[in-house]
Amino acid sequence: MTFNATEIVNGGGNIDADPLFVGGPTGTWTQNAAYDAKTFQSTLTDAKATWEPGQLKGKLLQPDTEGKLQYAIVANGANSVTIWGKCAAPLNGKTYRINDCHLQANSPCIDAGAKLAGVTNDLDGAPRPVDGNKDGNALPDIGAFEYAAPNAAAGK
Ligand SMILES: [Ca+2]
Repeated sequence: MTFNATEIVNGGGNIDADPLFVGGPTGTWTQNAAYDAKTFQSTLTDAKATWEPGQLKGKLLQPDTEGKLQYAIVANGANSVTIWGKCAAPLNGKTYRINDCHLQANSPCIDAGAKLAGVTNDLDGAPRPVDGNKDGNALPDIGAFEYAAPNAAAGK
């Protein structure tokens, strides 16, 4: 099924542009995932990674770039990441990608969304809408995260 711009209410026609997500680190697993049936979480290890503990929480993990599955990241250490769910596939030696769906400063999704009554925060809990393109009109961004330009004012 496909849609055209007029079929997406208040979509501003932004239906086929690259959203310009921030993206994230990639690497190669050095072990298979370890699943904890008590917490329903899996921990994956890249012994060569040097992440700041906690920096990946809330981002999405694509544990095998040959596949499309993604998992929500619960926590991370310097070279391990914990995700929701059972990741049973053999991953040792597979390439992963961590996806950060925050918007880059030049994303066409900034201030391109529709205002929704009662929506005052994004997935991070940050205020929304914010005037991300600094045109004096605070509009919501398309997507889960509101772009916050330096010195942007909320709810203007
Ligand atoms: Ca905005």
